[in-house]
Amino acid sequence: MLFKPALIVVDLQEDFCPPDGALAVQGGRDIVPLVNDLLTLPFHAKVATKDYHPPDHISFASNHEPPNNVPFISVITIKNPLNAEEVEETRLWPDHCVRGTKGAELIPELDTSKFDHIIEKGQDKRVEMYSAFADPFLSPTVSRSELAPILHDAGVTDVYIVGLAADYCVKYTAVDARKHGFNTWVVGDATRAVDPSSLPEVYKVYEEMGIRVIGKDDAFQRI
Ligand code: VGL
Ligand code: ZN
Repeated sequence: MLFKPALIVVDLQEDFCPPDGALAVQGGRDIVPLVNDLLTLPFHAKVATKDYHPPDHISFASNHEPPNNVPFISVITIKNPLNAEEVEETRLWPDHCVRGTKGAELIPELDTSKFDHIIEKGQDKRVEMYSAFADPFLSPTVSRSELAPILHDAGVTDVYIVGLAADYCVKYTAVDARKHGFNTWVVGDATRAVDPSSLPEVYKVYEEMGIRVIGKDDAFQRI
């Protein structure tokens, strides 16, 4: 059986890491040694993603009016800018990963020399984009990254996903990888969540979709 695995390292950026990140995920920096070890394995493609927002991005609470503009809490309804019939609920965040700022940089402990591609996402101010493939709108999709063509052109069969945050960008990237037809694996030990209490719900979605969550030892054995 053909097996061409890719590793996708999601949003391991300053703003998602303690101590100073604007949207710091608890334990975010702790996964780096394991991610660096995984990067030494013979993956067919190694991709990093970066959340990379303009300052007027729709997901920033600071760009909305009170009272429904509380970071981490407020959820707003946004319309597909290309089709007002399609709506999505989305959470608001502190300003984070603004393009060109320190917060948007990959953290320096990460061995960035190993990456074949670095994908910047969330650049269209009109839409949220947790998934490294595309925004959540479908009819039509507003913004797509080059990730799917990169993986398809490389003949990738299996996608292994690590990084931040387990309950947002890792989750939506895994779901889209599966929808694109890749065998999809999330290395649970190499992720951390904004809200760890939401993980059982996330893992239920994975189970329904055939996305598998594995530990680090299993990942090392498979690659
Ligand atoms: C993310 C919240 C907002 C993530 C990105 O990388 O999981 N979370 N933007
Ligand atoms: Zn973001």
